[in-house]
Amino acid sequence: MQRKLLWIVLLSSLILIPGENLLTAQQSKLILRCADVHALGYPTIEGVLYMARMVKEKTNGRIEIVVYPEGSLGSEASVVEMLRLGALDMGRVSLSQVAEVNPELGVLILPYIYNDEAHKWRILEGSIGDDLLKSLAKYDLIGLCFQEAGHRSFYNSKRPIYRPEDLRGLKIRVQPNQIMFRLVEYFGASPVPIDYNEVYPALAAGVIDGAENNIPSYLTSGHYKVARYYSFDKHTSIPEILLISKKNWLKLALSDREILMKAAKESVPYQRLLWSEFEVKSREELEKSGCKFNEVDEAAFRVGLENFYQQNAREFESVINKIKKLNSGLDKNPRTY
Ligand code: BDP
Repeated sequence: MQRKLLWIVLLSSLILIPGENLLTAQQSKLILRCADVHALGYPTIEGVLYMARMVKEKTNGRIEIVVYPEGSLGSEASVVEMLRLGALDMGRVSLSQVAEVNPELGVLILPYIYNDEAHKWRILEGSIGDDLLKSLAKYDLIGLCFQEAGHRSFYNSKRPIYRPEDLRGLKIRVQPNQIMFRLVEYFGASPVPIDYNEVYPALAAGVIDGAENNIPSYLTSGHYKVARYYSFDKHTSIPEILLISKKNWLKLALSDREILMKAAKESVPYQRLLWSEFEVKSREELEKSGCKFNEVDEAAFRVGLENFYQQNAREFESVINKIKKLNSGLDKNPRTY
């Protein structure tokens, strides 16, 4: 059934009614299909729907963005591939998935790279973030904007984690991303790369002992039902990213591209607001359901991390320096929050 839906969507990607040359088709109706692994109501999707409302208004209903939720168009890896081929118009995915295609993005998923949320957004919305979004064009992708996704921490079915050594012997699902694989291995667990939508059955069957993610995903994926211990080590803070297929983007009129880009950027503060509310509500709900949360000895997670950086982040050295300078206020145009 899912496969059938996938083919219908792919065959109808970037639908123009009636079928005219896109560049001259200012009057034609255009439907852009956007994939997401989350369910309707999740902040990533609500952010895209906010953008969709703005685009619809600015184009008098001519351009519509339709979201396909819950991974109905496939894994994030296949969504990125379809975008590159022009078989799908838009996708909201985790940045770690795109870093597999363009390793330059890997810098944004390094452990404890951001000092706090404001620092993170200075990076994402400043020249570093802009350059990284633009660098995606080499890979047939257009980066529209980043979205908030909080911190990722470990959770599992066996015990609370206080220090990295507590992870020893645990099989922990990681996103299919090299840095994440090496990081979880570095902390002492056995990393198991699995696509997001397949994590729940693997946890339930005991094939893996745990995973790592933010609080909202821990709740909405249902993982909390089978992995009851959530430990706030906050090892990474991987942003989400909203992409559009470059092949399809180039078919759009310049004025439409501007409308889409502007609406994407303007949806970000809204998405961030929704995120912070959703995070609080998710935690309350999880606590009510009896999940066991614990704070960790964060210093123990940070000890020796320079070795991890030495081994895995040498190629990011100049960007990391920029990130550090930005934080110390030496950037010429620091953003104020
Ligand atoms: C969630 C992201 C989603 C990823 C998922 C994962 O929103 O895009 O697919 O993590 O762990 O937080 O794969």
